Amino acid sequence: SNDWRAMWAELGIDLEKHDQFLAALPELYEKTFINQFNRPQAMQYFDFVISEVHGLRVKELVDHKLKGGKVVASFCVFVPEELILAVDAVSIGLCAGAQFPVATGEKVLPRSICPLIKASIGFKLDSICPYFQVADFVIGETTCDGKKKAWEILNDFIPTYVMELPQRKEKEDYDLWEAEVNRLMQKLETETGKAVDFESLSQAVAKVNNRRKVLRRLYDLRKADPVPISGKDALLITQLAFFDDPERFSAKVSELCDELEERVKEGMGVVPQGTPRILITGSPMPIPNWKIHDIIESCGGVVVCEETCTGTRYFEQLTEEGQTISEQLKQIAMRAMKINCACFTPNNERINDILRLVEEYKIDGVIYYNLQFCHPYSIEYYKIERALQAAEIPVLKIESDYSEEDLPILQNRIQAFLEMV
Ligand code: BJ8
Repeated sequence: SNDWRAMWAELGIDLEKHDQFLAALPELYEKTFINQFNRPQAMQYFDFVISEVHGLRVKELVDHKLKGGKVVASFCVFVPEELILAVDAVSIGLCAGAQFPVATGEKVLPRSICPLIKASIGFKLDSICPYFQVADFVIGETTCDGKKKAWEILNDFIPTYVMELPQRKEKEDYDLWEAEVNRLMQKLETETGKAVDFESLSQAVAKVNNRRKVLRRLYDLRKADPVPISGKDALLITQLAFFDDPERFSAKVSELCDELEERVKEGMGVVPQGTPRILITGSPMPIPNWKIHDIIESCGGVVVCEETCTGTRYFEQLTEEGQTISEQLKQIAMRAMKINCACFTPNNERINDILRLVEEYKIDGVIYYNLQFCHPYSIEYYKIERALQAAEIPVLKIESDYSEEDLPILQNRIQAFLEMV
């Protein structure tokens, strides 16, 4: 709308490019989401959030800044949102899942790195992401090589603070991460002029934990057969968790869960009982990357769980409550260290997670999703494949980017897999 154009211009958005970027999205969204069979009523809220994702939500952030608040963006679920909220800042998760800015990303980055990184940097360079424009600074991390080196470049365009993420799970590594959490707290206090106290931190922990709990509830409901919500809709919800106001979001997901609970009681689903139930595991799928879910669900399967950072790795672990501020900070650090990202070595806990999820969600087949050139997940496949084979669970590895070029091949492979499971 015209109101937003003025706001976008003020944020330094390249309006012409932004128009080009947004032009394709309504059609993609419509075709991917709107005509799904027996879609829950409560998905309307999330349709609305999507329709206003560059409008109303951005306006809220602009207003927050007018009142003296800060907006902080990050790219990894390790970054402790609790601390950002404790200084009354807004936290936005900025990983990018769109093909549009990839070409621009490739102007400053090698082509042979993962599309998530190229798109993230490309969004900033193209000046088409209002969240990047509204952010006061961003928090990067030393996870994979691609990300940690890309922050050096991003810092030329927006202040980029980097957290040092350990690579192992030993005592020294926990200590390092705890120190990094403390260092971030000081950084946030300096940036906002607000001191973190026990009260503000406890409230922030409760808020973020609550969102984790409603997402757990949503995922628990996906364990039912027939499943009451499509994988696409569930993925959309986790993707939006990174953008929406946490309290409002939690309330809306709870409403949806109430509806889904009724469905489960009545044995009502979005697909017939016996539809092949798929677990996706691997690289994250930031918005608007709905590609693999869309193919699976158009080929007669249904995604019932994602072991990814846009899935269980985002919300399964809660932050334990501490009795003092330093204990609370320790617990915040501890929680993150239970996220079994492939950037760790060794990372055997992820194998256990996958085998557990296969049981819990009554999985018929696993699709190992690997973003092109994402080495940590690609290499870790070796161990996961063996573990799944030993448990006699069919697994298919898919390596893909954000483009549509490989759609026909993927459709064929996924179709064949679904017929086999
Ligand atoms: S905790 S998965 S959000 S680092 S950028 S590793 S896709 S090559 S994102 Fe991640 Fe944190 Fe780990 Fe989760 Fe691969 Fe691309 Fe690297 Fe990526």
